[in-house]
Amino acid sequence: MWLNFILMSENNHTPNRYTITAALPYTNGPIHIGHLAGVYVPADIYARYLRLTGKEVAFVCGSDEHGVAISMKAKKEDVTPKEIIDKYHTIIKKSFQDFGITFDNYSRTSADVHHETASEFFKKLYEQSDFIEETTAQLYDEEAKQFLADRFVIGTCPKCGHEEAYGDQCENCGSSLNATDLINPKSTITGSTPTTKETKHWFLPLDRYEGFLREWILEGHKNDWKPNVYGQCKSWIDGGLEPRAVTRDLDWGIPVPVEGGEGKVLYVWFDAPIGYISSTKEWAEREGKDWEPYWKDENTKLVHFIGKDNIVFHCIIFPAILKSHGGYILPENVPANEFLNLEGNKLSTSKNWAVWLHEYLEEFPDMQDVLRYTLTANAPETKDNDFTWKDFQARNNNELVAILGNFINRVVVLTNKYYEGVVPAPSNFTELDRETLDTLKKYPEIISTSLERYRFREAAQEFMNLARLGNKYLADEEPWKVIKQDEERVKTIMYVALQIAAGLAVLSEPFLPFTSSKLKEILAVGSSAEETSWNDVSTKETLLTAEHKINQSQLLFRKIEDSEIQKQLDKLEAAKKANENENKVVTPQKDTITFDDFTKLDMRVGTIIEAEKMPKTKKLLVLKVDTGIDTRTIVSGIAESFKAEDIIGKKVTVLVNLAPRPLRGVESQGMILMTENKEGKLVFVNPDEDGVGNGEGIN
Ligand code: B3M
Ligand code: ZN
Repeated sequence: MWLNFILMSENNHTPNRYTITAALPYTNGPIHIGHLAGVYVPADIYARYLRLTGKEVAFVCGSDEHGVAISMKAKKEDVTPKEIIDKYHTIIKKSFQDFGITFDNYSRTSADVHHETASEFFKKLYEQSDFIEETTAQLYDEEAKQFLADRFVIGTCPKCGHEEAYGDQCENCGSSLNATDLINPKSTITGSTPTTKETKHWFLPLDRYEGFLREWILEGHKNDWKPNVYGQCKSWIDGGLEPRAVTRDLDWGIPVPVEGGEGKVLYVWFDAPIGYISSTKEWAEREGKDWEPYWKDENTKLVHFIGKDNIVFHCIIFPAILKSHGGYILPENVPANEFLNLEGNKLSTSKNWAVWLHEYLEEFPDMQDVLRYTLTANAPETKDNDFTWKDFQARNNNELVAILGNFINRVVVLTNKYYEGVVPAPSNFTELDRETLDTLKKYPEIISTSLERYRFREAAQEFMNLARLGNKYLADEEPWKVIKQDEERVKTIMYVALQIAAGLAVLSEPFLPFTSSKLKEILAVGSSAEETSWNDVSTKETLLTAEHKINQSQLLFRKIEDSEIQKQLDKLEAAKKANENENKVVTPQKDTITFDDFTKLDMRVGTIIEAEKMPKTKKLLVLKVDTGIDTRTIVSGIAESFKAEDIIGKKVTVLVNLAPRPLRGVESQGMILMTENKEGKLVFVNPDEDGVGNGEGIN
């Protein structure tokens, strides 16, 4: 029995060391709320929680500075890729700092340590003959004189039919692709249809890892990986893994470090995940630590935080590379999130359909926690989810202000009012007092259970339930009334409320780090020699002892007004309009005509006096039009945009000297001029001004 217990605890022991990685953001633009919601806030919540429970954590990230996305941005802005990565690396790094994402190290893949580490990985696999070296026909843009890989080519995904799949990946179904797999490929450099050209590359034979992946993932992680992650891995493995090129004919990236690699670079998804290791090395070097236990000790728990479009690279390709290299641990979990949408539409950098972090802070200074909390409460953990400004306002006003802020404010104001900020000694606890204090002690475990299962939405709501408990306790006990007749009772009530407030100060840190700091300052928690730890909330009899002195209250949250939300909605509306104008496809001008040609056109103002649907057709209306010259029949293909009865009496522009032509047996004598609005609906080119009579010429 005893031996089993030891074995059980050995096998099921909670590791003490964690390596937490967060997807390396491409430095081709700033980051927005989708990045925070999908990857960085959950990763930071988890890392903060682990630290609070005494674990040894390396939380690493960095800028992903290679790849076609950056070359394209540089071309677009007519600058060098180096200028692009330096600009956005700085912006992104600052955004993470501003939002309290507590990386132990934020590196960049242009760093020497990364070039060295990624090159070492490639050389090791090359020397072990893990690659297939092959000359194959790859897509080539004759106009641009360039091979087309990754985002340099777009086409229809052979797996799901998505028409904007890239050469290496389909973001719609997440599949990893070879560019030659694309249906109807088009160069994103010139728009031309690519030819093919022979070129040598090194391929990682993923098919050879099927057995390993089946055992490690499909058997080993069927119960602990999220269904959306497990499901994607299963479908790829069952669908048949194919060799994937891990080198590219590009001029931006890490040079291929072997014979014959001249002019070629490592595929960005070969090098980028190795960036986690490089970042750990950089951190360890700076901190005087050994990096290897974080990547090579079987007792270390490795967790990758990513978005769903990165699953194949973190669950299939990078583990295959680690496995080949040997000596590295594999991820214990990859709790990938789905996508966050904004006001019902996909977040889009190119369409400026986003809430950029640097802009958010300009509009809502010092309100990082409101965004962190809202994004956690609505995180796309199991399915795509939507961020709306109305919900952001509701989460702030109805939860952070009305529950958490209100409770803390009452506790602090009353403690200062009744006891000059000194925690009163309690006298006799009622049944409710005891129950309330017992419930408080359960919360570290309640929240931990959700966090250990990467259920951050649930964990945040459990945290808010503790604030609800405090709020309700005070509202029910009404110390402001009881003080008039039973001062001893109020001391006990305030003592209980203060313990809950202290618990909230500690347990809020993963979710609301900025608020937690303010709370600790107000309550003077953690000012004593030892910080109040996560587990103290369960184990310590008292968090704020009698005679402990708290400080004055400070505003934790402010109400967000409708006008502030409307301003954000107007901003998005303006972005939508700008897109429509920018994206409008204007058909090219027709051949030039002479003025004489133009004078042949006889256009008049007319009025529709009768209208009816042409039987058995979807698009045709038969109209009677008073042209001022005569009343004539005109057949018009506008039935899908207008009801017949709605256009009787409408003034229209008519081309009256167009040769009559039969349409479904009805002779049409002229044409009514139409155009299309931005929704693609037909509209009349319409002289609908008062006083313009039928027959007026249009010149
Ligand atoms: N740079 C992010 C993306 O696909 C990509 C992640 C790399 S993690 C090693 O948007
Ligand atoms: Zn697809």
